[in-house]
Amino acid sequence: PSNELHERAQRAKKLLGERLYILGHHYQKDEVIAFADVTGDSLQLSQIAAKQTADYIIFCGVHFMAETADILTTPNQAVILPDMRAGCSMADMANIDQTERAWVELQSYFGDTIIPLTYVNSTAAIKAFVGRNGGATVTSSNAEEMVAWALSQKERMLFLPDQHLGRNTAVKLGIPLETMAIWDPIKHKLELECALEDVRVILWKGHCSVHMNFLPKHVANLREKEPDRKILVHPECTYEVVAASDYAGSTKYIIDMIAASEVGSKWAIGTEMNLVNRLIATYPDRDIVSLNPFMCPCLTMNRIDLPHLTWALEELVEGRIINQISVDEKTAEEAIMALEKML
Ligand code: CIZ
Ligand code: SF4
Repeated sequence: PSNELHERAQRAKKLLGERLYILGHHYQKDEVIAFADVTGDSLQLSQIAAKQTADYIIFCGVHFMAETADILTTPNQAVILPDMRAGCSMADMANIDQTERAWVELQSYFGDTIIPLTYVNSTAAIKAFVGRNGGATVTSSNAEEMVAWALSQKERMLFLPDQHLGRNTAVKLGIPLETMAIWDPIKHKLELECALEDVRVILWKGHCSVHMNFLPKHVANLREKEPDRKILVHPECTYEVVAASDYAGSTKYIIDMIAASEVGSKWAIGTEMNLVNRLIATYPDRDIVSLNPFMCPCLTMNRIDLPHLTWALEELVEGRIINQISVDEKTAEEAIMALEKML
């Protein structure tokens, strides 16, 4: 039963004391968040991890986030992911071989006029690729600044792996949609709507399978039935959804907007289910619903659950480190160049 597991996890956490620090991503289940020393989005959590002195850092999030934490902590700290199957389908849409091949092809078109940027939702190998090619990482909270920076460095950028965050951010900066090409890594092909020399942005054809579930028809339905309900979405949603919404921003932006909203205000939120449900529970005096009436969970995030967390904790008490995430030294050194430009 889960209350027995809760007690076991509590006991183990107490025994580990200051040697342990637990990070919990906003998309995690309540049963896991109950044990988090801190909650945050991926940027906040990596910044916090970088300052931690605990021997063991349990990362309740997904694989790429634990990799980033490992890169930013010291070699004698162990970063643990309670379930190794907690990956990210978006991060998996850009593998390093595809990316290296794409880069060679793109350079044959554009020469040295491209800079790569990668959303932090990518593997350490992709961050390293970006680092060694002079680019930087971005998160949804600083994407505008980072894209503006990239386009001040070079004529065009390659944005990995989320085409939607890339497109939404470039649109915000006034870059015309028709100058955005798409790199299809499966077909190994550039899809463009303008002359090659007019391309400003090359969007890697990746997406988040959770945020893709928010559709223009959900926005249209709400506009018709409840015109006074404000629509607030994450920029991993498509351009069509973001353009039709009232507000779009990072996980932190969404949380801050709701926290600052008026009592009684009505909201439809387009982001991961656990966060929407937590906002509903935290602000019972606001009227909050999910933009997609069928709540959208991130299935891989949800693989981290109380049984896995308890297992990781109890193994640590026994002196065993399970599911340690370690990024090799060379990859870490190159990835850090990309991360430091952002941080
Ligand atoms: O979709 C995600 O994985 C997000 C929004 C991560 C984060 O915390 O920025
Ligand atoms: Fe990846 Fe989307 Fe899940 Fe975030 S919500 S971890 S981008 S699949």
